[in-house]
Amino acid sequence: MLRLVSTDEVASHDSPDDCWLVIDNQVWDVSAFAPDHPGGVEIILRYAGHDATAAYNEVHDPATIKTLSTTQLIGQLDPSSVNETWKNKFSPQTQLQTQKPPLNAILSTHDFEDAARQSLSKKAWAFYSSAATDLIAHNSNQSFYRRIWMRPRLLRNVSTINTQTSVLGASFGLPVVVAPVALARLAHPDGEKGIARACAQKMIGYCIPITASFPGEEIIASVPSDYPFFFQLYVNKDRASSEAILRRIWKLGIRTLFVTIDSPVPGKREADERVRAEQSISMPMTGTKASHDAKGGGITRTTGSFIDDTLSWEDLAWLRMHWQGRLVLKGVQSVEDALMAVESKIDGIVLRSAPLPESVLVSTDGASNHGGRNLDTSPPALLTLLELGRHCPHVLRETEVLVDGGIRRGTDILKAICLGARAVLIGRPVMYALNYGQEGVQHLIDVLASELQVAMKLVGITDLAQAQKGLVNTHDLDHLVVRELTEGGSVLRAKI
Ligand code: PPY
Repeated sequence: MLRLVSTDEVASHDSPDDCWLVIDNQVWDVSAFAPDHPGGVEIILRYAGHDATAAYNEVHDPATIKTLSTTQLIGQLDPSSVNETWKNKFSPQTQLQTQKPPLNAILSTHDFEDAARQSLSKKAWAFYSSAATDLIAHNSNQSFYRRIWMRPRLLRNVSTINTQTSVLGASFGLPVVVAPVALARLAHPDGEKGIARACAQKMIGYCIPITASFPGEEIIASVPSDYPFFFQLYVNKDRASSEAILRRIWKLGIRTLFVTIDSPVPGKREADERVRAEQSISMPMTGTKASHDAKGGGITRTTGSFIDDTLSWEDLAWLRMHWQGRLVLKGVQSVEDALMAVESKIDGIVLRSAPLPESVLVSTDGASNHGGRNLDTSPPALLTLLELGRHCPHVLRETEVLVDGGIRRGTDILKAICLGARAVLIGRPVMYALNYGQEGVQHLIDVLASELQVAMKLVGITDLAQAQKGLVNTHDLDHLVVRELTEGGSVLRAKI
């Protein structure tokens, strides 16, 4: 039986030499461990003599502290001693803000977002929700889907619906892949493992980010071995390090690689800069740590310095030497670059050794349009998809084009598929759902599946193979589609 320790007693151990922390209502003496804390001693001292649960859970497994030989369990926090002063000592970014509604009250991605806004830590909310400068690209991602109208066909016996599809060689129950969003543990201790388990259980895709908060090995080991993970790579300035990662993930059984090409530098995300980044937020696969500097606390800016901004089309040959699997370029934002990607494959100059068909990922998962997170006023992927449909429909037929950015409803998924996408990637909504752990992500997938099924029935189709552009009215966006291709685009189109 653990002894009860009052908040006053905990508070009296608040110095580097005598440092107690409360984690999940247990009181620990971390004085001996603090100087060796891999995330830095500063973060521990910030919570010295107080409750560090929220900050701890953002980056550590619940079990971690129990395995450390240099920490000592003192007792159990006496709940009768917890008063408002104790609870309100910090209003820091790491403190959970309020209670969230129960999961069964969540009906949509918007409900998940509202709950996340209120209950994620300020840093987690700032990191996931932020987007570049004036948020024009970010907001347009969603609003562009709203400018497309359905054209339902009726009286078509829609009693049995099939939402199954194949994406990059894998069979999924929905045309949905979870986007490679960094640092899932900021949302919940389950982190990427929780996302992976939910995806494997519901049979949708998951692209593990190189910026994950767990090493790839741990994420992959958390689900049955036949689940077909994808992996996202930012090419490292230290190419040998990227080569090592490619070998590592190949050994782990991954055969589909998404290389992000839209982020030689991350965008300016002011909301993320405004909230202090904890020293202890680290990315085990990139080896970088978030920090606060003179410009602010932006996680992407401070951890993203490893990304190689010299990367060019010529480097695809290097990539091919080190990656024999399927390759997806993530972040294409123009017909011209989509054609260059296909061209690379077709006349085999750059990607000669490719044993599998390449694919193009038109990306807008927040802001490059990368979720609107990189270049503000960059085009929503939906617009790029429309441009591909107008100028080079063969790219949509011959490669698998995936789109992301702004997908919040089953109707959005259906619109993208009608316009020629093979599948959609979903980023932020998953992180907001992960606020409820693995179960939250499962619930999100169920919500989207059911919305997609209803949308298919109401539009008059029973199988995704029947989705086609006649089922949508894109008139409101058509005038935004470029008329002429530039910079050799028309030459490429003629050649292909
Ligand atoms: C993003 O936030 O948009 C990312 O792509 C993630 C990221 C995080 C940290 C460093 C580089 C990229």
